[in-house]
Amino acid sequence: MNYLKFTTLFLSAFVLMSASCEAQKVTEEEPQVGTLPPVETNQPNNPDFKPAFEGQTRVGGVKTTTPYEASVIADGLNKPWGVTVLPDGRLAITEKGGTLRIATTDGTVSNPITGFPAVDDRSQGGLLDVAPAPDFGSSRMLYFSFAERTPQGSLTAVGKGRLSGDETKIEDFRIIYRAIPYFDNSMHFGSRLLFDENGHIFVTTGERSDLATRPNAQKLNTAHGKVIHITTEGEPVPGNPFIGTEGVLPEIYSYGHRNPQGLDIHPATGELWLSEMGPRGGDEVNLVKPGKNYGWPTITYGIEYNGNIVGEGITQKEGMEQPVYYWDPVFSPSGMAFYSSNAIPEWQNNLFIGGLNSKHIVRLVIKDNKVVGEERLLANEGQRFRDVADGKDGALYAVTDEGRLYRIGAK
Ligand SMILES: [Ca+2]
Ligand SMILES: [Ca+2]
Repeated sequence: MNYLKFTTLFLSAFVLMSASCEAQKVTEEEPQVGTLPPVETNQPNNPDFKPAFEGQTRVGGVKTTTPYEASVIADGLNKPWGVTVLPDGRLAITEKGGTLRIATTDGTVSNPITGFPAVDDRSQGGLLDVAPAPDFGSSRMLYFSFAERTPQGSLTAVGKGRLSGDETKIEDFRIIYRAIPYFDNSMHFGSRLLFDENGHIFVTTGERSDLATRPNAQKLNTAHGKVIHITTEGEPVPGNPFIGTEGVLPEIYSYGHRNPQGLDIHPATGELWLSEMGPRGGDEVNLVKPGKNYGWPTITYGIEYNGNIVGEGITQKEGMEQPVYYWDPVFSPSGMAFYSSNAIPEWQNNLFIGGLNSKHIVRLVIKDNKVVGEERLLANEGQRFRDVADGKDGALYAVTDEGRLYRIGAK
C-alpha cells in the first residue's frame, strides 16, 4: 500500500525569530515560561465568568525554541480516532468505522485489521480508543472502547481481543463492560481508555449530550459522564471510592464530566489528568482524584450553544472541583498525551492536547499542577487533531480526522 509522504518543516529560524521579536523584553537566552501574550485573543462567550484562581485560563504564551519538525508519515487512514504506542514502539490506530491499523514509526501502515462487532459509527460514535494489555508482548491482548448500538439505544462499551499472530485480525473479541444506561442517540460517548500502574483500566464516558441524559453526569447510579475504573474482566477495581455505597455504581472513579476525550497519567507524578469538551466555552483540563465531582452540568465556564446560561449559570460550588485550566472560546480538546522524553528538553512533562475545531495541538507547560504556559502547534496544517501519543523514540505521534498520521520530533 502506497502512502503519500511529505514533510512539513517548522523552520527553527522562524520559531526563533518570532520568539525573540515577541520576547525582546526578556534578556535570557530562553524565553521564560509564559512571558508571551496569551495565545487566545478572542472575546470569551461569557465575559462575566471569572477564573477561580490566577492561571486557570489564558496564561502567558510560550514558544518552543528547540528546533523540531512535524512530518506527515502516513495519509489515507479512515477517520482515525485513537493512537496508542505498543510495547515494541509501533502504533496501534483505531479507525472510527470499526477497524484497527498498526503503523511503524517510519509510516508503514498495515491493512485494516478486522474482528470487531458492529460499532455505532454514526456521528460521534464508532470504534474509539485502544490500549495494549501491560503483558501485550506475551498475551497480544488489546482493549478497546467503542459505541455499541442495540435496539434499546447506544452506549459506551469496553471490549478486548487478541491480535492474531499474523496481525490481520482481532480474535475472540468480547465485551467486558457497558456504561449504562442505553440511550438512543449518537453523541458524547467519551471515550479514552488507559491502563493504570496496577494493570487496571480507566475509561471515560460522556453524558450523551441530550438534555434528558445530561443530569446523569451528577447521578451515581448511571455510568454517563464518568471516569470508570475496572479490572481487565470489567469488574469494579477493589479500592474504588464508592464500593459499598448503596445505590452507586461501584465502577465509578470520578463524576460530573461532560464529554471527556483525553486521558493520560503524568509521567513524573503518576497522577491522572483528563481533558473534556465544554459546550460554548468551558473546555477543561482536570486533575482527576477518586470520588471527586467535576461539576458538569451544575458548574461550568461555558454557556449553551443557543447563548443561554447552563443551569444557574455558576462556575463554582462547594463540593465540586475546579478545572486546573479552562478555555473560552473552546478549542475542542480530544486525545492528549504527556511528553516524557528529554529529546526536546523544554517539552518534558508538558501536556499536548489535540484540538478539533481549532485545528491545532495545544501545548501546556505545567508546574506544580498549575498551567504556566500555553502554545499552539501545527496551526497551519488545517487538520482536526483527534489524538496524540507519546512515542518511545522521543517523538509525539498524532492522528487527524482527515486521515493523517504525524510524527513531531526534534530535528
Ligand atoms: Ca491515545
Ligand atoms: Ca468541570
